[in-house]
Amino acid sequence: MAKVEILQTGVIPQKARATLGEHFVVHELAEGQPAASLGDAVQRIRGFSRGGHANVDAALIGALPALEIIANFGVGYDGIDLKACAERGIIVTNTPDVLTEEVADTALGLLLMTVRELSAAERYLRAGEWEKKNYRLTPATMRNRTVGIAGLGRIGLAIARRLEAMHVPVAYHTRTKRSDVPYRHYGDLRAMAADVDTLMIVLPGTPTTHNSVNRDVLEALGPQGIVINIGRGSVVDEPALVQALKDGTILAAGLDVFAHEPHVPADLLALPNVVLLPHVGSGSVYTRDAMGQLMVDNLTGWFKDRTPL
Ligand code: A2R
Repeated sequence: MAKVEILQTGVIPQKARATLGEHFVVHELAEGQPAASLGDAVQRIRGFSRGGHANVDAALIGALPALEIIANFGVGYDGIDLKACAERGIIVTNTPDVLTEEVADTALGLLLMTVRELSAAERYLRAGEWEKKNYRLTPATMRNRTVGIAGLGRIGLAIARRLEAMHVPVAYHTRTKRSDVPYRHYGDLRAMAADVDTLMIVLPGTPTTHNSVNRDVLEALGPQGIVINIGRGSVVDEPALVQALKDGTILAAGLDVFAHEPHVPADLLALPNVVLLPHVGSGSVYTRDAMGQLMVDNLTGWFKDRTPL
């Protein structure tokens, strides 16, 4: 039987790319390259492997008349035009669960780096400053903090479990109250920000979460406030965050995600009270390979018996 033809865009691990090649005829499309450059293959492409943050818009979906499934590499699928997919009955899959613990580990690392200034302290040592004077005592500590988690889904819950082990009180904000957790629920993000001093953002990038962490929320968090974003850059009003970090509206921030990745605003780069990571939340070989395998399994499952995992 002839192999099904699929399209691959964006970055996926080498291992996943090789596995795709075993199952499918793979056409590659570079970011920004028009679908027309694929020639008459556009008529035959039935599957789509979407890596990185490649933009999958209505025009690209429309250019692939035989498309049945888009398998996304990653849990967040913002950047795929879901409405265009729904109109055509195209299945969209993602890779949840396999990255949950890795992202939660990174979230805790970023939180501690920010609160205890660990990356600044290391830069201090490497610059030879310790020979002259001890690093300063950090104004912030986890010992008197309460963390408000915005988005208590798979990853948020894994973060909450880690915080519990550290004896740090947790509250959370979601649209729907969970019946399976002991933490205080807030339907209103601003109200939670007013009651906690540390905001851990684990929300997906959607039209409703867009810029939901705004000036108002940052003011509510207050001058001891620390924001950690491990979800999506679009959730935070970035200029408002920069301003709040500059004028002392909040104390500090730790960011793994940004509004326009991989661009990080020069204003953020210049600030001493922010820890910046290049979107490494799930970025280990182990976890990325697991995500890649799940993405491939979703495609092979669909073409075998129409059951993506
Ligand atoms: O609102 P709910 O009850 O559906 O709870 C979900 C919450 N959430 C929101 N909370 C407040 N306002 C919203 N507009 C809103 N939209 C969603 O975010 C749920 O508690 C959480 C999402 O959890 P999961 O779907 O299990 O996602 P997971 O695997 O934890 O990943 C979260 C995000 C990804 O979408 C990527 O953007 C990033 O982390 O890697």
